[in-house]
Amino acid sequence: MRDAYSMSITSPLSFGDFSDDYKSYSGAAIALLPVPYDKTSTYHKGADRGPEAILRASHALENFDIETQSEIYLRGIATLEPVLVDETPDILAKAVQTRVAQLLADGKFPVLLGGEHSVSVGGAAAAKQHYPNLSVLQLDAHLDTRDSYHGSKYNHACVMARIREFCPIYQVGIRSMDAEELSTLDRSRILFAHELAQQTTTDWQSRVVDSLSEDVWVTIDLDCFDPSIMPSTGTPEPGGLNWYQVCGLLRLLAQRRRVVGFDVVELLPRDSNPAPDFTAAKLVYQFLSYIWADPSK
Ligand SMILES: [Mn+2]
Repeated sequence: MRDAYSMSITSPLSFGDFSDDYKSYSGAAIALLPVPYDKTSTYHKGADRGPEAILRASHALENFDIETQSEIYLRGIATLEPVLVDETPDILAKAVQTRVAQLLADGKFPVLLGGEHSVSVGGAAAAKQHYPNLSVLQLDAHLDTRDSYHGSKYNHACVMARIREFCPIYQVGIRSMDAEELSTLDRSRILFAHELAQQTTTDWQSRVVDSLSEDVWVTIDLDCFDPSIMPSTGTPEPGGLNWYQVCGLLRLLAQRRRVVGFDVVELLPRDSNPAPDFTAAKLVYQFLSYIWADPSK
């Protein structure tokens, strides 16, 4: 019986409870890059503690995935030194882009662990340079398409405005926006949460995936989930997605498109409730299982 909260963890800053043989960078297909950054969040702060909480919780994961009948850690999952930037988010974006570009050049599959949502710009930008036919799937409660916010174009509230300047985006789970975002809203590339809640089949998953190009970066703001299962975010919004809505979409995406990297952002860990930390860690491993269980990869 595993228990992340009582067991002694020998290397708390690496992902997963498996042999170090599968954690070295040189042999790993997958590279996790922690980005503990939280300079622009506005409601509750603490997303800079997200990566460590995910890594700690990951030690309680089972290594075998039931859905894909796989042990994806065998592909190698390296946890890298974090990106530590205590500057404005535009500087952070460049630092993340440089690191992710190097990972892609090395043939690694990049996964960013945030940190607030502004960390995603650099990842998607690096992926666009490497994969010109990129599109970005965003799971989020918030549109994040303000042109600027609190004096910065790289604020977390602007992340998708920046990303859509260089590639198409599709937004799922949205249930919070500002009126100023209406003028730039592309209704054909958004699935609002209230619309999703009315779906009686899973056909919506195909419609989303069919709207994406062959190469896809996925940015997962954990506040896409309903606060009942993911209360540990800076700006929780009621009416969010459940676990199987998110996983169903990610699985279909992995089957039909080439996922080239993803980020999981906005975990704001609270010591009083460790379950969301585990949910975030499980999401990372589950998505990796969907992507990497295919033996042709
Ligand atoms: Mn959000």
